[in-house]
Amino acid sequence: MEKLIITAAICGAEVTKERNPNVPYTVHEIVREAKSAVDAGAAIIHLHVRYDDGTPTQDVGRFKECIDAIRKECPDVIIQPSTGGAVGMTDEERMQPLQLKPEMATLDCGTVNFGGDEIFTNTENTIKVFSKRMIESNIKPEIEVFDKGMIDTAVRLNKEGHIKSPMHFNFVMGTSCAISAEARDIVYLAGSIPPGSTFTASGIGRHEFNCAAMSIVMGGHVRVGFEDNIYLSKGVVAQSNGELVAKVVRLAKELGREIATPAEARIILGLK
Ligand code: KMH
Ligand code: ZN
Repeated sequence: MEKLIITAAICGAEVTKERNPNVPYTVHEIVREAKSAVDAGAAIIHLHVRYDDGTPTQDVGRFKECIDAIRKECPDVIIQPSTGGAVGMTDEERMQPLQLKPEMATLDCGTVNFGGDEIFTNTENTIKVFSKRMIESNIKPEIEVFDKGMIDTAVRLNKEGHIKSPMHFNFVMGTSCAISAEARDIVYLAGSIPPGSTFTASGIGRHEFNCAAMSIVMGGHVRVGFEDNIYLSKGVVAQSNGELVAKVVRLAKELGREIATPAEARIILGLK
């Protein structure tokens, strides 16, 4: 089996310090959390940024400031800005970090409810426009999948030439309004992606480490981090993203899967 790529989603747009005081907002805190994750074994930082008061932003200047600061401490890590941003942002607002030509960025492949009245909107045209910009700038998309139909959408758009091969998927599992995080779900999702594709599993909340373990044994990759889950174990708030990554490293070692360095992750994902 190929080595395991661990992604750390260190911050997100929604989780707050009220829930876990270690959630990073400032540039300094974002660097601290990125470094803790990389030191523990993460090859990719999935990056949202915030203003100092915690407000999520897609401002290109703030992204540049954070990316430059992370690079100083973690020169090799793959940085994957979010183009999802936060619910309610416009497409142009969300696409701003693509101006920095990162190696990777997220491509959300469908609209999904986020609970209550919140809708995370990704129309077909949105997906096509985001993907076109990524192709033009040689940015590898991570295709964000909240339900199985989003894989089918990405596969069709790939056949129509809107998304390039090989595709890399992230299965977001266990949100309140989309696919659950049972073993049958990950088997279904992983069995639905085209040959030659790669996938990462992101279990939300209490599903984080179950999904990690399933993906490790299935040959997939793993995402953890405060964006998805703030607990190290039931009732124990994680002190850092690094603690969450370190737990995945322990699971992988027990299950016989080696951890990919950023350089190895680049080869697995075809970034170079
Ligand atoms: N915060 C969500 C609205 C992504 O990063 O592309 C979108 C999200 C997905 O987190
Ligand atoms: Zn995200």
